[in-house]
Amino acid sequence: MPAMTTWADPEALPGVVGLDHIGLAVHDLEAAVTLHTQVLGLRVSHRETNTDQGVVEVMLAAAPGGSGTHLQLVAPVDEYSPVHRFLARRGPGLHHLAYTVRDVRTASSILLRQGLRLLYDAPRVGTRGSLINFVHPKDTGGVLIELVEPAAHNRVEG
Ligand code: V0V
Ligand code: CO
Repeated sequence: MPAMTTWADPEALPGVVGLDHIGLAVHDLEAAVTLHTQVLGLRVSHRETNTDQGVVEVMLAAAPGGSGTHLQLVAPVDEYSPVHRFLARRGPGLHHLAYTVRDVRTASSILLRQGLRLLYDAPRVGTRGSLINFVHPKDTGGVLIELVEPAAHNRVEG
């Protein structure tokens, strides 16, 4: 008889409900936008400067109507930006993976209890009025993980 699959207690899980976006760090935002729109055929769905995060970001969608997982291009606003540090050390490329969560405070405290380091004690404001936090890449196998609770008016319930 095959071994029974065991599922973790849903109360002990962070409530991940989707993959919101994949973040790419870029030096030249306009060149990256051109590549992803003119060459790859994605569409720009949002652009914003987030001074708290030290980035200018452009969201792009592949799916018609702008649904589904997005690509987020992030460029530093100055040399204090974490993205500036990343580019200086590693060069342009994959920067973070952003999971959609039901509630970022709950997700953060559950992951903290599991021994992962969260970057912020309280959520910060992310793209389109979302609430965000990050898990340190050293605790996740080398990938910076963002937790995103979309603003109520942008929420797509599955
Ligand atoms: C640094 N490391 C990374 C990494 N950044 N590894 C994988 N992915 C990344 N993105 C590595 C780094 O190479 C070191 O590895 C190690 O982590 C720790 O280095 P550190 O000296 O602590 O590194 P720092 O000072 O560069 O800080 C890393 C963290 C920083 C993650 C703490 O980047 C940060 O605070 N990030 C959160 C904010 C952020 O990234 N915002 C931009 C996206 P070795 O060399 O020791 O092996 S804004 C966004 O997504 C928004 C607005 C949104 O979606 O709404
Ligand atoms: Co992001």
